[in-house]
Amino acid sequence: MPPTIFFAAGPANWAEYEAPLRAALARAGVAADLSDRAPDPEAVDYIVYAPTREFSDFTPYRNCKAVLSLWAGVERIVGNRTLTQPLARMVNPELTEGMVEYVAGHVLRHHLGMDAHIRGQDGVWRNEIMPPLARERKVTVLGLGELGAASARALAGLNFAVAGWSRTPRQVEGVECLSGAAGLETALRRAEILVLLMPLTADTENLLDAGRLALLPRGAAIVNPGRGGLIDDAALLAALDAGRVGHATLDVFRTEPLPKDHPYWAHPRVTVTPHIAADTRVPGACAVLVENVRRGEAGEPFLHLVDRVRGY
Ligand code: NDP
Ligand code: OXD
Repeated sequence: MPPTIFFAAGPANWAEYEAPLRAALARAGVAADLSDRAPDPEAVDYIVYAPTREFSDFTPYRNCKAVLSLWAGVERIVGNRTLTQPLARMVNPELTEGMVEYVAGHVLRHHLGMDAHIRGQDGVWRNEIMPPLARERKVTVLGLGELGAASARALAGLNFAVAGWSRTPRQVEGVECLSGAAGLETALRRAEILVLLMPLTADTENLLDAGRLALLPRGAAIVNPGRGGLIDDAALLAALDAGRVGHATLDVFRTEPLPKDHPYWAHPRVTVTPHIAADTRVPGACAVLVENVRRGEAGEPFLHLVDRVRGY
């Protein structure tokens, strides 16, 4: 019997994914019954999941071999006690490429001081302020996983003086790699531009609180495409108001969509982007989903498994 894949990621995703996923299964020679309905939960072998739909009770899916997330960040499912099956998150080259481009673009914006020219066209020829070269600009990336390491590498490739910080020691070519509590302090003290690419876990929630924000050089820029909960919002707003933080480019928020009356929208030192740093593109995502189903059927280890204890 071919395995049953229950696409539980909601109608909008189903409309986008149904045809490409069927085509990807066929191309890979993986026979499967794919549906966005599961009349018999016990017959389900794989669940495709996204937090875009309320789906929280995995108990009836007793024979499910794996839950395959369309999202890279799994904070909304990783702690679900009804989920006993392996959980795989989304990792694919297109997601990484998108994130690298977002990070490089926003870091360059702050590095080059582009806003002064974009916003300040008033007929006055001001050529006295030149940005330093990238090699004179210290950038820190918090998180050196799939996306953080690729972004740090790309920034180093542009000649920035890049440091990165992770939970366990890492090596990334061209990047000063730090870890542990002392490493975080060093990483923050040097960060003229700080990029956050960490998962939201019990250990990382509010990582950037008032005390740690105070370690940043005066006027530092923050770029956060990681998760909103990594930053203490009240502390960030206070640091922005006082000019201690020069600018925050924020892609992710505790509540999404960001409520209309949230102070970030109108703050002159904040740029809001609507969780678009790195979208999961359908073709790359289908390839990963299909490969994991193939592996499951062949009894091979799944790709990109989440460590449920670590939380990412
Ligand atoms: P990974 O799991 O590959 O990497 C996570 C990194 O964070 C690792 O280097 C890890 O350390 C580090 N880390 C985790 N916990 C801690 C801690 N307590 N202290 C220090 N370092 C820690 O994740 P990805 O790079 O794939 O993705 C990162 C995040 O980006 C996702 O979780 C998601 O929230 C966000 N994201 C945002 C998108 C957007 O469009 N805005 C799109 C996709 C993802 P170690 O190396 O030691 O394990
Ligand atoms: C995310 C994603 O985790 O879009 O933010 O994959």
